[in-house]
Amino acid sequence: MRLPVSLFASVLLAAPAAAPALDWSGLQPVGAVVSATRTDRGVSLTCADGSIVALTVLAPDLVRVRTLFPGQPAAPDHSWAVAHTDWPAAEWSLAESPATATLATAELKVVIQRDPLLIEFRDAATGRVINRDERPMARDPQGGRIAAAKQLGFDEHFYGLGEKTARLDRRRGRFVMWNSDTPGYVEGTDPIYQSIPFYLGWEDGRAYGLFYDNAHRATFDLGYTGQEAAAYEAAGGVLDYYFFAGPALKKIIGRYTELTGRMPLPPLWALGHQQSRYSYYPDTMVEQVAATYRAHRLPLDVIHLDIHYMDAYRVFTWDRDRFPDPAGLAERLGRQGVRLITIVDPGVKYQPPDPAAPAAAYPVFTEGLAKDYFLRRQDGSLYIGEVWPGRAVFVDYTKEDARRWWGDQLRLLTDKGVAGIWTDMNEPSDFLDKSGETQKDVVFDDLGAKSLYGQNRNTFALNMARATGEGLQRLQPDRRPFVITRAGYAGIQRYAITWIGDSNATFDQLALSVPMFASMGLSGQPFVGADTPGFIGRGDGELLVRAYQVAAFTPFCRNHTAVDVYDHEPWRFGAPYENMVRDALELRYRLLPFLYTTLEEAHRTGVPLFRPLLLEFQHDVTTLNLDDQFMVGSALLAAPVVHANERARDVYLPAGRWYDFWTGAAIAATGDLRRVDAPLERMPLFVRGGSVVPSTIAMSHTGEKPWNPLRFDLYPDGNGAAAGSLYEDDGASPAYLQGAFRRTTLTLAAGRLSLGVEGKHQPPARNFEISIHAAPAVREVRLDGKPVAAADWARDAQGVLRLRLADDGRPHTLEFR
Ligand code: MIG
Repeated sequence: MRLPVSLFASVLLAAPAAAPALDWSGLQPVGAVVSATRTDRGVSLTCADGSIVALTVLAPDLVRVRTLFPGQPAAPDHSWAVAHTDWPAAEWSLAESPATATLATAELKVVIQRDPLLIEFRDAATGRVINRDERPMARDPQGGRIAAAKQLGFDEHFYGLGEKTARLDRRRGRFVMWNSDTPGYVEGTDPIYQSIPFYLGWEDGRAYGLFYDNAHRATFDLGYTGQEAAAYEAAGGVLDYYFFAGPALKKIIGRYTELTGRMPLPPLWALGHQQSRYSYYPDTMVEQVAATYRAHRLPLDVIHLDIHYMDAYRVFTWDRDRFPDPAGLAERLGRQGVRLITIVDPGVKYQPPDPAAPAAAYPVFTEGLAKDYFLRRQDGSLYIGEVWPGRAVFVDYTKEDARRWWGDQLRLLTDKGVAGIWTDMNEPSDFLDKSGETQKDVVFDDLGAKSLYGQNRNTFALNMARATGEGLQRLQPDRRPFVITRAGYAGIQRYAITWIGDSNATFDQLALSVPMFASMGLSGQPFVGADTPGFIGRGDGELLVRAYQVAAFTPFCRNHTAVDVYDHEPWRFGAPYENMVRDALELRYRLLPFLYTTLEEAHRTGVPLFRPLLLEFQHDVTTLNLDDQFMVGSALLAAPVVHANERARDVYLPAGRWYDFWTGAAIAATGDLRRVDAPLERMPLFVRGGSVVPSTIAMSHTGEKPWNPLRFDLYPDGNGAAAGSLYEDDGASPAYLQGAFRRTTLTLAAGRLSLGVEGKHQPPARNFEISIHAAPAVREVRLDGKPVAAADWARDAQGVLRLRLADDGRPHTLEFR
């Protein structure tokens, strides 16, 4: 079945109207402080108007400010975003003066001015003001709108806010948080699918973070209307924010992801190349795609089934004509190293039992209805929207038993061998009204609070992803769940990875995707990617190649296409382009050890794989809005070509030693722009001096062969030093959480290379191939004090010293003399 393209056209016309300034009229400022009372972990301020402001020390660098204006109940204090509430005790003190109260930790001094109530965050060591209120917090006692404003620094820059169609630096931008289904979005379309009300401020090299944990429709005005304030408003709820001291960006992201949770490690195959289409059917077509991949020697790990695998778009069904034997299909694909992911939409077809045709009943609807799991309006009637199956109802995922029930439905897919779940349309999109305006009276259980739609739309996808991820975990406790989501709220990284939705197949979108990925990473979501080379429109071979050169370095690397548009598989554009795509994909597979190691870092620390240069060079002002380049981990610098017909480009290399990845040539950069060749087959790629890049051989899927030999390329810095590591585990089970991993560390300094080994995972026997770039000439190499046979090492004319070593899982020392 084909769907009318006009569906896209109609939503494109519903573009957002011009942005009005934040309106303070009707807002009542919080009153002056009448008394300050010590609490368990901070201070509670009682204000003249009856407001209560609680400042809570969660960590020396993390303070929560929660304000209850008159009439706002203290309970419930619950957030779907927050994963961590029992913080270890941190030292703090409270000092009072007639004009102020000061809450101090080892890192922060929070100076509270009593009248009017203004909060100021200072660096405890230097006294420097990091951030201060521009005016008192305020609320509209009638409508419930809340607002806050922070003084804007003259040279202050902003980052984060998740998935936004904007440049990296958010200064002078205005952004709305309201999850929206926006196919074909362009730079400036706002909002789109996700809402992450967390941003980072940067001034003079020092950063801080602010997370306004409130899921209502919200607006951030970061110097859009004036240069006095960074303003925030939300349509309702509690003014509840977290302040992160920094000053290191990585530290703030670490804390933010401690608060909202980190990405569990996905299975290794999730880093493999994936192919999708709206939609592949019948099953023979799916097998043909897999066979073509193998015949063309293009790597592939996953094929996605879009909505046409379902029977009449009813979730948790299979179309028996198109897919008579899904288990057999999964099995046959599995033998070739290809897994199946199926799409699952939130809309459940409204299908009451038909007494005339009892056999045709749809148990997902009847059961969900009987258990009262579907959302209702305030008058008790079902909320019936319209999506692919026609009239549809939506599960209230704030109910724990409904989440469990939803997760159990996945058995219908996992029993057939489906390896992962792709959740779509979870803004939630409703064709009757994509804006949500007419759904305001929809009630969510929300842990008994019975809160309204306005508070729950932005967290709908988070809770659906939770139901889905937890369901997979229960059904397959020995496997890591893999869930993909389109919409999300802060904390979404705990349950699902994100792709950036219905992007255009254009160079403009390719350029925009770089700051989008980087910003999502700064906002806690490290596993991101786009439809390559874009969902809407055809693009051409050149765009395909350039898009793959970027996609090779995004965690999620999937080719996908809209219905009714020309096929996008890599072989559809002609052999020269196909060959270049193969090169990009083979590079990705060779670099899997590096990518997986960097992904594990993201899991453990929150610091993303795909990084803006600013994250690595926080004091380099040239990187403040540099978003046509990116870092992969801390080692690789990529300068993608994001314009048609471009075969050379300017690349900024921060001061220090770099290497051209392709030629190995060392570069002494002074923080300069340099013109670099960028032929179509090759994205300019550099390695930062001081890094170690682990890699292996190319393969057709991630499970084809063990990583043997394992290559370690060492790129010394100006002092001849380099350090790095390789992370490995079984790539599939949750055993890594119990220490079943192997971390191999390499440290080169002063002519000695130390190999360290940690963890209880036992990889199969394999060889290490170590290459030290720009190595000085040596006469002898010693391993643990004994000379290495001359046949086992060599230094070539380019100065690369190579040696081979059997990995015996033990630490070693190599000396070069
Ligand atoms: O309104 O399932 O973003 O990837 O192919 C379109 C069909 C619904 C939107 C997703 C897209 C998917 C499509 N879906």
